[in-house]
Amino acid sequence: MLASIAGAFDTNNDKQLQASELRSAVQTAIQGGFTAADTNRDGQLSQSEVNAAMAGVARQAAQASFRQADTDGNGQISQAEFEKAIVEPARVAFKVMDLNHDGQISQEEAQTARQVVISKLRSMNLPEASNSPRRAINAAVGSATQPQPTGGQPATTPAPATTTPAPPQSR
Ligand SMILES: [Ca+2]
Ligand SMILES: [Ca+2]
Ligand SMILES: [Ca+2]
Repeated sequence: MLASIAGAFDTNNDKQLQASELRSAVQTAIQGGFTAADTNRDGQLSQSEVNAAMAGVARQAAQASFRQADTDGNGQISQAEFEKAIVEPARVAFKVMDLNHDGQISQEEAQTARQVVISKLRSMNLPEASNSPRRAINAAVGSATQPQPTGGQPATTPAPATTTPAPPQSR
């Protein structure tokens, strides 16, 4: 699979993917995406054209994750397949959050994970919408340790900690 993708990009057929070939492949993909999104072909992407393109990407992502979840490939997601698709990422997230690998997520570990996610999202410089991923994750991660009213406080204010959060170094 990967080899065939590399083969498609390998324009001079030397069986090696060069940086210039990868660059031109990316360039082509971007141009193709732009052309596809510019539905009225005026050479500009309007807000609604961008929205439509994003919806298309989201739909494709949804279809891809459906195919991934449908492990027996019968075109339907059984309850077992659904549970597996939900549980697997959660298990990975748990492993990532459990910094000292004791099988428990402490308040400090949850706090750290939350801080990491927030700073990541902040560095991506996303526009803040009322249902932004940052707020959603904030609410989801925050509710794991301390229940807070949804949308009660601004996302930038750190949740009040009952004790001073210790640095997550137990060793
Ligand atoms: Ca246009
Ligand atoms: Ca299935
Ligand atoms: Ca732990």
